Amino acid sequence: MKKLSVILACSLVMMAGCKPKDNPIKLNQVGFYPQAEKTASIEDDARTNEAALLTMDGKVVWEGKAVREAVSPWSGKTRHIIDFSEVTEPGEYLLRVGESVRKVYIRNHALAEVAQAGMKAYYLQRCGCPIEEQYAGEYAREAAHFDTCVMVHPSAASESRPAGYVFASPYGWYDAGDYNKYIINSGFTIGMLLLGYEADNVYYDAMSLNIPESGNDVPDILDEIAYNLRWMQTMQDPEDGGVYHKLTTPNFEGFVMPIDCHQQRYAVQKSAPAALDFAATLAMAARVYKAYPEYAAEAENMLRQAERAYAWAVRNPNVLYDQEGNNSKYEPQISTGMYNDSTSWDEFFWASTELYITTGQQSYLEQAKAFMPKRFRLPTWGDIEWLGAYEWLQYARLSDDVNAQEFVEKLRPMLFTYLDDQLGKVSTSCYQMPYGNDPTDFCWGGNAEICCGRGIAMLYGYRLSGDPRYLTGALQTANYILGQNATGYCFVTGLGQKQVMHPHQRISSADGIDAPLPGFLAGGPNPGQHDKESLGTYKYESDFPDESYLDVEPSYASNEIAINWNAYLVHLMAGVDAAF
Ligand code: 9MR
Repeated sequence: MKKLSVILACSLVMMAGCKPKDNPIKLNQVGFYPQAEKTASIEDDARTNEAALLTMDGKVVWEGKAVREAVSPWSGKTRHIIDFSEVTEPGEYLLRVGESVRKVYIRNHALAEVAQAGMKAYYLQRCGCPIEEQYAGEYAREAAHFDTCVMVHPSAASESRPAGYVFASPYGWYDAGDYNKYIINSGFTIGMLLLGYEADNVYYDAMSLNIPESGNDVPDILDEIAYNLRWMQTMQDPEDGGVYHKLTTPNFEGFVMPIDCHQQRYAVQKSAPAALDFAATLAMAARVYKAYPEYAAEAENMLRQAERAYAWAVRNPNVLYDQEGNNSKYEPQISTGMYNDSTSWDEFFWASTELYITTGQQSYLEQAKAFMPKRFRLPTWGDIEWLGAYEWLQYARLSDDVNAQEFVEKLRPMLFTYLDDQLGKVSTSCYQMPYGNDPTDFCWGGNAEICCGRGIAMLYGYRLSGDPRYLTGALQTANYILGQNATGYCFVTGLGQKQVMHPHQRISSADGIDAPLPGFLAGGPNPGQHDKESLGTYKYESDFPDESYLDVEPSYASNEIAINWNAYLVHLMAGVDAAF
């Protein structure tokens, strides 16, 4: 007991910030499911032949040693894998390895808290309304960015809406750490969230978010998403059906609160990817929302808007967003996020898929067939075709539409070949998971786009086959996000024992509250270190791919938050939780 309290005291000192040395025990700091695999990765020097799991009053319930070790292919560091899966009794424990300890939680619905916090985070990103104390506690803030006077930028001018024309484009979510609103990323975000909803709707229907609409008859997740859909709907030019690529200030605002932002906001250049992401998102939403009387009329509008946007893209398939080109021609110059693309074919696949499933029209089916993916690729904002592919796989499970079979026959093997290849890497992985085994896994937003993205692919594997190996694969990627990684961080703000405290997010930085807005997934290790020149006195402590992470506000390349990244987080965590 005495020894235990000394160990505990030491680790509390470490947590308090004296930080002599990082805790070598890397594990999921939020929770393990009673019946699921439970592992930890231990850094080099800990005495891994002396591992034990203790109850909080010091009773040893499990003793063991590392089951294997793995050498990092890039840093050469050795990690030892501890496996205490045989402990299935829910409770709070301490994992002790040599002199080090970490809290362990075993409980039912272990990941529900992460899914809920990740979804609630969207309320905190709302633009153009007050964030109220009863829903946000200390994170309440005044309304700002009403966007009632958005100006058409010269790059977006048309006959009926010339440059300088003013229109209202209110509501929506701030994209990320910045205050702009981008159609490409909004579309991806809603697509990823609604795919999760379609797969696990019963689970989401019971999710309570405590948002202003919580008392109505619509699931909270749909009310929250509707807040962003309302904004997206305003981004279509009513004249020709084209869709503005983004709503933005010319330059990023400083690290100030929304209320202190005063730059003019512009609707900038129409593009085919924007029109198609808009079409896909609204076609999908029209299908989901029409079931709710509150949204039935709006659902019809959404579908009409989606069809018009698609028709615009068919007429303008090669119009891509070109910030540099625009800047050489027009004033003011725009320097904010580009979300630019080199092709719109992947967007055509997603949009025609959603439009066919919503309308049953043959022409959309023919288009979807023409743009069928050739291989599996994790869907991202810039490479979106597998959102469409996931939709076909999901649709085919529930419908007797014979047309869906042709898609399933082609897409299913692509998915499973990819998943089996990734699962093959787990047994030699430093972190006991199908992530982090290739240097390319670490990139801008890699926590979400690759790690959670791969977990979601695993979830589809599980949903389609019922094979628990894929569910375990998904769970393992969740473990990475929650602490079983080279940095030891739990990457979701407000959760875990080693928390992200300084995300690159203007509100978190300017609100005067120490803890950042909760429920946001940080971008994660990114050896590209694109922000290295703008870090001031900060410096990356390591160049290794899995360690290129800095919990400091200027690190936009490793520590930003974003709505698309939270969509991966929510889909994965809710999907795993719904399956257990
Ligand atoms: O997520 C985007 C990433 O894939 C790009 O490499 C990067 C640079 O173009 O931009 C990221 O998106 C940012 C966007 O441009 C502006 N808002 C913040 C986004 C997250 O960093």
